[in-house]
Amino acid sequence: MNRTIFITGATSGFGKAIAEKFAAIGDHLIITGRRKARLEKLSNDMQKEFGIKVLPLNFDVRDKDSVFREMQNLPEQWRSIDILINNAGLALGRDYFDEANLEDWDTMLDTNVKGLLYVSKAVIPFLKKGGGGHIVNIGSIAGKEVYEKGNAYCASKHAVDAISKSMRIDLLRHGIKVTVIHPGAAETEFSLVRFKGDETVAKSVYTGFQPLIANDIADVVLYCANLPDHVCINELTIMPT
Ligand code: NDP
Ligand code: 8X3
Repeated sequence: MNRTIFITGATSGFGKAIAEKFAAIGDHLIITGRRKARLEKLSNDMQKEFGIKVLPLNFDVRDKDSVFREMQNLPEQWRSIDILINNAGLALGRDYFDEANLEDWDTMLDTNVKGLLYVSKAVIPFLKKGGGGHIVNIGSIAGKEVYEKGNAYCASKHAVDAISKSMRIDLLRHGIKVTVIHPGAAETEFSLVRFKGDETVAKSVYTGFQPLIANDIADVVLYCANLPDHVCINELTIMPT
């Protein structure tokens, strides 16, 4: 469709699946993540397969200076952006509140909340340049409910829900739509990260039911992004049955 889509956390899971969906319909992509080799491979693969343009940007969303520097240094042909997808995020640990690790709490809040704020603030001028645009934030069922040992992760995703609502109000005057998608359990690298590389525990999260897969969420994001300008899906919660 010849739009420019900016996707954070495109090196795996939802972000990668979302990138491939937009690429398949001819949109151009700015993809981000910390794992440079993966980012470059995805970028090359999509350019070859779909004949689109891709700009890989390798930075940590927690690093405020990097976020703003990358955006200030955007090449001229990438300085108008149509859609921002704030997807980068993680859970770390699953512990009782009183036993949880403070560094895990800091990392989750710095990534899921402050990282999303920094990226949004840095990208919004480029959405305005395109005369409107759309922000899609990836929240979580953990942003609508809380569960045992979910403490700071749930808090971070409740913050994403609140930020989405406040963005929608404040950005309306610029014609920028805001959608928040709240997925339930999906089998990506999410649990491997949460349980710090313990594959057995990560796998056990998805036993006894059929989890969502990244493509399920990517399909929904694409649907929301392809609606006419006057239609905004504010919020969707998507659960595995
Ligand atoms: P993955 O672990 O597969 O992907 C997470 C992505 O976020 C990676 O591309 C990772 O890239 C990126 N990321 C993490 N931290 C940073 C950082 N500090 N700076 C830049 N990029 C970062 O998990 P999912 O695809 O499942 O998760 C995507 C989003 O969906 C997250 O916000 C998660 O909270 C949310 N979510 C996930 C659910 C699930 O069950 N899987 C359900 C509901 C919501 P890299 O490591 O290369 O930096
Ligand atoms: C990820 C879904 O249920 O593990 O956000 O919190 S859950």
